[in-house]
Amino acid sequence: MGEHPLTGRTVLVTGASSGIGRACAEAFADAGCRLLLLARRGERLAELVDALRARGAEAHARVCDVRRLAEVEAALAELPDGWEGVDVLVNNAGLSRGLAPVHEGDVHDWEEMIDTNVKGLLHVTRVVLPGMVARGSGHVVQIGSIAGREVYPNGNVYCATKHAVDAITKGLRLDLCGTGVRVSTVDPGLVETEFSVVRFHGDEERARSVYRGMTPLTGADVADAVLWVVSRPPHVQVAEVLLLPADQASSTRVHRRDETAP
Ligand code: NDP
Ligand code: 8X3
Repeated sequence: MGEHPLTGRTVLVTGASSGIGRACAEAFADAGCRLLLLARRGERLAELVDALRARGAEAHARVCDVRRLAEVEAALAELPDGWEGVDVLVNNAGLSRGLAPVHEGDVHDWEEMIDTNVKGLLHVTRVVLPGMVARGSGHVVQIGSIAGREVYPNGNVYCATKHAVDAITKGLRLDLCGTGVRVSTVDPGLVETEFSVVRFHGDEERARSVYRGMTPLTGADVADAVLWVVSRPPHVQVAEVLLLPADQASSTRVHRRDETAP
């Protein structure tokens, strides 16, 4: 077997402490990349760094809330020598909060989603991109969502944030055309992670019911798609991947074997 085409690349994954972000970190590590990991939960990141190093990868973590530009700037300013040039940015950090009609929605939930999914993604992108443009190479991969392509009942603000990610992604691709920096989005349907536990503020039973009777994607399935996108030859730009479970056809059409499921 030859060397993996991504060997030696520096990959920055936001939201690496859980779910899709953690799976991406593991997949890139196994492809020979070195990892820069951001999230708020430092203990989780430290455990992941140990696990990646045990697999033979180089990894560093920075505790950082992407909602705060100053924290993002500080996290990426204090890097070991030689780690400044990020080759691949995986903009994964994000969350949903609540599932309610707008007239009953919680304004704090809305602010958290908008600040994280839209402003947080922009903060990290703004800090990382100038280096990529200066070097004439790099790849930005957004973890968007089917919610950025369809709006489902009570998903209003979360869907709006993912539609905003879609617009930012398209804008980036226009702005960066000719710079050597590629922009892709991987848009999953239902993935069983901590996503629904976070959405329902810790209600694990309600979170489990989201995936009842169907087989959701795993974080590793999404990471697999991200790795495929990033390992195309430099002249190939995969613009968009919509990745669905076989049991899902749209946001609202999900096949469930358990007819009593919601
Ligand atoms: P998880 O809840 O398992 O992971 C979310 C990650 O985002 C965590 O590592 C969390 O880390 C991090 N994060 C959240 N807020 C912040 C913040 N302010 N600053 C830094 N990191 C933050 O969910 P998923 O893995 O499922 O979600 C990852 C992405 O995938 C999200 O953008 C989500 O919208 C998207 N997605 C998820 C789908 C699903 O069905 N699960 C489907 C389609 C898209 P910490 O709390 O430690 O900061
Ligand atoms: C996450 C997928 O359908 O729960 O973006 O919004 S969904």
